[in-house]
Amino acid sequence: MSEFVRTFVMLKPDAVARGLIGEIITRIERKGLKIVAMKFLQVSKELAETQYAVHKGKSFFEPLIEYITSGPSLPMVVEGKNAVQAVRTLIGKTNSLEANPGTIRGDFGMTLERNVIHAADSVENAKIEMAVYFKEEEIVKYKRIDEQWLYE
Ligand code: FUP
Repeated sequence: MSEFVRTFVMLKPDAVARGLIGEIITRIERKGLKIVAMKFLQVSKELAETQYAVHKGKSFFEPLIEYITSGPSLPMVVEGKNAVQAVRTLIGKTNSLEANPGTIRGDFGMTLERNVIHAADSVENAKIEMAVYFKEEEIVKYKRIDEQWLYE
């Protein structure tokens, strides 16, 4: 049986400005995932550039940094068995236009450039990304009361 892993998730400025925080967090909780850290902040240029370092030099890098730093965001750490895969499935394809209905991007977004939410695509990247926003001691430990029913 797989072990609990952590993933990095961030509600982007469009999600916050459009009043979607509650809707999106509800979906994460309802799925059975456990939120173990959360912050509410306007991301600095420096942090955004670190978070998206792999895209530096690409044509969409500068507009992406401008978008991410344009208003408050909600970075969080989410835990569960196969949590990286679970959240990626929940958010849908990168381009909101192509994301399936029922996914967060599919239900709340219209474009690639304003796709509402970020989530790490591997356990390795999750570790790198969560370290940009959280110290290890800011990540809490607790059990959901339904864990015995969420997993075998
Ligand atoms: P994802 O892992 O789904 O967030 O997607 P990527 O890491 O490929 O892209 C990071 C962000 O860059 C996306 F959320 C949207 C943005 N992007 C563009 O604006 N244009 C592109 O052509 C590709 C990505």
